Amino acid sequence: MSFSKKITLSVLAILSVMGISHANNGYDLWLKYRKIEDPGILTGYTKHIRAVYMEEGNETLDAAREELSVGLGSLLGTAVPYVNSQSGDHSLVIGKIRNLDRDIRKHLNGDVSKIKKDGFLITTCQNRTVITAHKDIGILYGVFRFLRQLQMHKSLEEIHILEVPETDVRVLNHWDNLDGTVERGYAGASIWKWQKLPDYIDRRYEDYARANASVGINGAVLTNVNASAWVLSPSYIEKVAALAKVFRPYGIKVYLAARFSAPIEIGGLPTADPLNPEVQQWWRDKANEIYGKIPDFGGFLVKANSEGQPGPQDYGRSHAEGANMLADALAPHNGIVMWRAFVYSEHDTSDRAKQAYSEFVPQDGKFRDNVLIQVKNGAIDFQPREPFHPMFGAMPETPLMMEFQITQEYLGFSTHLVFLPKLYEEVLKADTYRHGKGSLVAKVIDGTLDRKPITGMAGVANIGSDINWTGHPLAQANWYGFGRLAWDPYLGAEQIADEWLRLTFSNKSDFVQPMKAVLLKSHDAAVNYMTPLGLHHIMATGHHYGPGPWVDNLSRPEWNPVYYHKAATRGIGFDRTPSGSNATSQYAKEVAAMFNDPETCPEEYLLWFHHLPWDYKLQSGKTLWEGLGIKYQEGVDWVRDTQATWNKMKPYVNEQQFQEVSMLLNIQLKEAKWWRDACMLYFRTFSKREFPEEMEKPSRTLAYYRSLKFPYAPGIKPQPD
Ligand code: GCV
Repeated sequence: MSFSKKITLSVLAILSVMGISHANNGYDLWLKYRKIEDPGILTGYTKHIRAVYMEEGNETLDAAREELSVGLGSLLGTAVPYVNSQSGDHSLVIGKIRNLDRDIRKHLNGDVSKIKKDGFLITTCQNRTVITAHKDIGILYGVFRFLRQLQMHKSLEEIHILEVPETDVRVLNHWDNLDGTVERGYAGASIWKWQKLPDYIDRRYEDYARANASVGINGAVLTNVNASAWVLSPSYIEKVAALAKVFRPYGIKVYLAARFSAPIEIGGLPTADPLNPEVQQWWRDKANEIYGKIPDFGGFLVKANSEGQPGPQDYGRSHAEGANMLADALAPHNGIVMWRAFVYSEHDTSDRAKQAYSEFVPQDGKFRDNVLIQVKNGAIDFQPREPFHPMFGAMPETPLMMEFQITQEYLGFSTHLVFLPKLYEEVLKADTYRHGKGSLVAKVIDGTLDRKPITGMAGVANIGSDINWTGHPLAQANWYGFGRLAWDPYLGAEQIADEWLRLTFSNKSDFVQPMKAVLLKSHDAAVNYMTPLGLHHIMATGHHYGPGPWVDNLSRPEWNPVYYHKAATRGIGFDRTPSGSNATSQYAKEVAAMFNDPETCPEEYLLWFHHLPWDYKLQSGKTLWEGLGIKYQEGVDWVRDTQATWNKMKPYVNEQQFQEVSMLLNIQLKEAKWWRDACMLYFRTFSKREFPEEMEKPSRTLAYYRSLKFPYAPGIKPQPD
């Protein structure tokens, strides 16, 4: 550990013991370690932690030790002494299994074989609490988990927690550009200060790594999939190496987005054809160069032949040929390729929802062992709600990673409160029926359904240089929740909400219970006021801020919202059944049958799969038209109710964050009404019906909503008229 780092962490530890809290602005995320005030709980803990024995020897163990010192000092309000012996009664003993005293090892017996990969065990052993693992990183994860137990005021009596990550690659995808902007970023500029790297190391880099490690994230793709080749040039590799050095103790590998045409752009070759020997050699040399500087480099993420990005198809080659060429260059170094399946072509007139499946499924089994296909959550594009991607049930021979979007491109930017683990849970628990009932998407992701050798989950980060990292203070929950689900795709959203609220704000049940209810309903509410009953992609185009269901003038049909809702005098919705695009045929027959029949299709996907008349009867007995208006209204009402709940939360959060969330909820209410009014006014031009009585009537005209322009909306290069 560097001298300066030691000083910083020691100062933090001293401040913690003195009970001096640093940031009140959200910078501390879920790692605040608030002092425990309840004397009963405190006594329970101090009884178990009279001293700490901690293995030393490398930077990861140093990081674990420092975290523990800061955490315990702050939570208990007193420094706990470190000792050199593992035998003290009521002590905390932390070390890798092979370095534990024999009597402890004997006691661990059956558990040892279960602590696989980066996993850890926290257990009680003859009057001691033991945190152990096979690897150093397991120790760090165990320490974070132990501190979480204390942060949540959970008992240490007979503690027994054995955790093993269910996926191998738990990675954030930053869509950060080298010019410091972030594509679809709503929390400020990129946290990577490329201009100052490698010489200047921003304090945030380490805090970022620490936060990731605390939830088990173990990788970061630093740059945008709409990639610049320059990040592969020697001077940038130096910069990337400097970041990798900061992240290494925390078990975070760096990855880069690789631009497929880099051999041309920075290599001076006339082609990037993956079958060309010079191109292959260029990538091999590039990999050797990178690994020369970053021995634990993770590998490449590639967006190829998608939305104008170069790729193997430019040379008549397949995705497999492109991915395998990169995989071969990385294989000698144990690197991997994450090859994205987000493809749709301007030359393919078939339903956009079908295209990724059509391109990739025939290539199942043709990818090298170190290639993962990264499949977006949703065959269209991270919509507020999409049915699970049919590829998850259709590629048994190929490792498939989930790609979730944490940044809220289609869900209200960092202005709206939307708790995304609820959305992630819905998708992970969806049943592909690949091997009959119970073939959950989660089992595809953790590789157990078809025995995948390598597994992973990616989340498009919502992190920026805003002081609280994520713009909306409550959007931190989405970063936290992604990490928890990447570690364990079977976790429930409720547990995640419970944990995050307690860690971040308060353990008081008068806070946790109502706020948990708020978080758990927030996703449904946002879907209701944006795209209810299976509507999708009706946001204004380009920046995707606010409603734009009327947009019909863009060059590619599938870039226009009218392509997706197909509203007409006779009805609304996209027919994806056999009478329409037949996208349902890409699902297992049980799933297809359920989606094909509007009576069995879950109502939340109704207009995703069906074009239905305005008077179609919903389960509630209301017509489709009335139901739409009622859903939009429910979304708006939820925001109002949430404001009332939040007003009661003042005693539990600091003033700054209370005010920030209050102001953001005001905007959310305004924008929820905007969505409701703009969409319902527009759809009424087709339905030609009165608004349902349950719905508040719009205060403005459709012409007004259509006239709104936002050339400088964040997350995209400005597009002035
Ligand atoms: C990085 C959507 C977004 C783009 C994004 C793309 C992708 O189309 O609007 O900003 O590009 O998805 O995931 O590649």
